[in-house]
Amino acid sequence: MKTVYTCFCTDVIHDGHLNIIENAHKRGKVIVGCLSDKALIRYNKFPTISQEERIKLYRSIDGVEEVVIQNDMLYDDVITLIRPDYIVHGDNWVEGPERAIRDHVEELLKVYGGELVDIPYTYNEKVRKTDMQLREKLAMPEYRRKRLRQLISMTSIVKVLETHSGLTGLIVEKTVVEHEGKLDQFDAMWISSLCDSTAKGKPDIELVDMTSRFRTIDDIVEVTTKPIIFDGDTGGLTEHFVYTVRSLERMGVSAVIIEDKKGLKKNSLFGTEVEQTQASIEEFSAKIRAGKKAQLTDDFMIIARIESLILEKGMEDAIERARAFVAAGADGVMIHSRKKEPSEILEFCDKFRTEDRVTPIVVVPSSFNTITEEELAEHGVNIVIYANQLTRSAVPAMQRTAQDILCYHRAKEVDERLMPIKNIITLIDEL
Ligand code: SPV
Ligand code: MG
Repeated sequence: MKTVYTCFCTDVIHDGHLNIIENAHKRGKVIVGCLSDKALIRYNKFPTISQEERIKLYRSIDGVEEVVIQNDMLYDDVITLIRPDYIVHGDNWVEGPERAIRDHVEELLKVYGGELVDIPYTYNEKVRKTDMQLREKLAMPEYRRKRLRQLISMTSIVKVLETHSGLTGLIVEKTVVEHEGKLDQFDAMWISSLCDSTAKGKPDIELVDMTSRFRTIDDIVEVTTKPIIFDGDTGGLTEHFVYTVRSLERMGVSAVIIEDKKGLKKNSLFGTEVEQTQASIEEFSAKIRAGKKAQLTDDFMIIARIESLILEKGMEDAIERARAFVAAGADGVMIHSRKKEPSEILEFCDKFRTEDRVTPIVVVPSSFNTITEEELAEHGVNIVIYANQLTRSAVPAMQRTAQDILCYHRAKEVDERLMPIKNIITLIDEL
């Protein structure tokens, strides 16, 4: 009896999967791989059901003999273990970023004479509807809100990119790359106060009011499914912050990060070049406590951002604040620095981790940008936020286009470096 292997990463079985199983069954004993949560979140959409539920679901399909966990997106683990005679897969992986995985599987099979079978992908109205329903489910506030906590427990470091509009939301949502044979994507979105304000042509001084910031969130949640971390600046008055917490929860935002400053807040990257005042530990702890008391779900996170290193108040002050803010109920701490070198950030993380092994640490490596995600994770960082890179890449490109049209008195010269409108439109979903 031949062995046939196929890997599933779906939460719903539709005609396409049944077609694959039927085809596989004709060739021999069918083993289905359940792609582990950890691999799945890099490869595909976030699962709407647990790994255990997916295993049960695949076991219930007629013709499936066995279900195993596949931990490695590249199939090395299962191919070594099972040495299947055939691997069957929908032919959708013949093109696009998944192609690299297909090529790798083909190489692995060649070693012992296994065969790869591409089965024509089934895309009918029912399949389309199932895809859409899953997407909608992921976008619902109650699903989206809890996903940041799930990601923290699933992956060594949660990767977050800035977004400030529906379009930038779509870029974070849909960008998948194949690099060194593996697929990767961002886990979540950061609604930066700097970039949200900049997109409106305003300074980052809490001038753009919450109603307007909520409008940005609304634009983004309408077209995406990934979880959101909201930059709440100082959180404003405590009496206002409690309402902000409720509104964010209701919109499906997963976390708000508030910074321990008061008075007129300026962007942290100005550091001590401008006047900025840090709130006292007592004041800021009271704000955190009020926020935690106001929130209605267990999912939502209030993360305390510590500005001691930015304002040159020293490491001891930063650690003391982190300790106090966690005691006040903060669900995480963000430590910020504008040094080129990551040493003070790493020193903070190492020190904090000697006394607190569990509270999530968030960092924003805009200035100390040489450090890799892996190195940050080794020092106990749980969330890395790329806070402004989309805005900073778009602005010079737009300025150059504006200048060149003025210089040449026509648009021909700029056209070859522009994306065709058709390609932009492919980002936008139609119902
Ligand atoms: C933001 O993106 O608005 C931030 C991060 O608060 S930083 O600009 O580095 O202060
Ligand atoms: Mg900000």
